[in-house]
Amino acid sequence: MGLFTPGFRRKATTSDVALPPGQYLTEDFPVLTAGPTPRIPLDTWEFVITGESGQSHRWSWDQLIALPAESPTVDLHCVTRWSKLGTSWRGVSLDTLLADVETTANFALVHAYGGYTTNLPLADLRGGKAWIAHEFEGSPLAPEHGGPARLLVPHLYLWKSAKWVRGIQLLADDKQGFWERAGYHDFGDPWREQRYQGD
Ligand SMILES: Nc1nc2c(c(=O)[nH]1)N[C@H]1C(S)=C(S)[C@@H](COP(=O)(O)O)O[C@H]1N2
Ligand SMILES: [Mo]
Repeated sequence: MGLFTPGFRRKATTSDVALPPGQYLTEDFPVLTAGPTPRIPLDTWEFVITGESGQSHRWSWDQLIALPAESPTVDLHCVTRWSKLGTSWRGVSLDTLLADVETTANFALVHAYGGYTTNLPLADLRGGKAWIAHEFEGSPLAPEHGGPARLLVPHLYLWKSAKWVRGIQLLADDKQGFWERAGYHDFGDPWREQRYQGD
């Protein structure tokens, strides 16, 4: 109405927080899994990076846990439209795991115990943007959220953060994972709202 109120200030609330388009805030932590929760004993657990020419790098649970860990605090954005802000994790950076891996591959296909897969460019696993996370909010990661360890790649929609991660296959050519074959986006940037192929 053209009315100007000098000195008026809105109080900052969570509703002022910038969210990616089409997302809403949630305080709880929904569980989204296609299929049953796999249970992986730590003495048989392993994480494997396989290069495009077949050579592999392996870490047992004890070897993974002995690596330098980081404690990222990140926002999560699920394609089903919930976002959860300021979650804290502990895990090993993919930069650490990829340090000794010689590759010219541009793509990664992530494999999980139970058969789930998801694809993303290898560059999105580097540069401090991705972790193999094994703690959530100060406790060992719960099985329903991907424990003992999951990929955490929070700048992409959460379906890229494979729970019960078991390995990463490095590929010269992009190869789609479980949801991508079903029509979800190969990249999945929440800020560009890349939900489905063609977005
Ligand atoms: N192995 C595996 N990882 C998975 C999924 C899955 O079904 N299996 N679902 C994905 C999807 S769609 C989402 S939104 C997140 C959910 O993680 P959360 O259950 O910890 O909230 O996990 C992702 N990682
Ligand atoms: Mo999801």
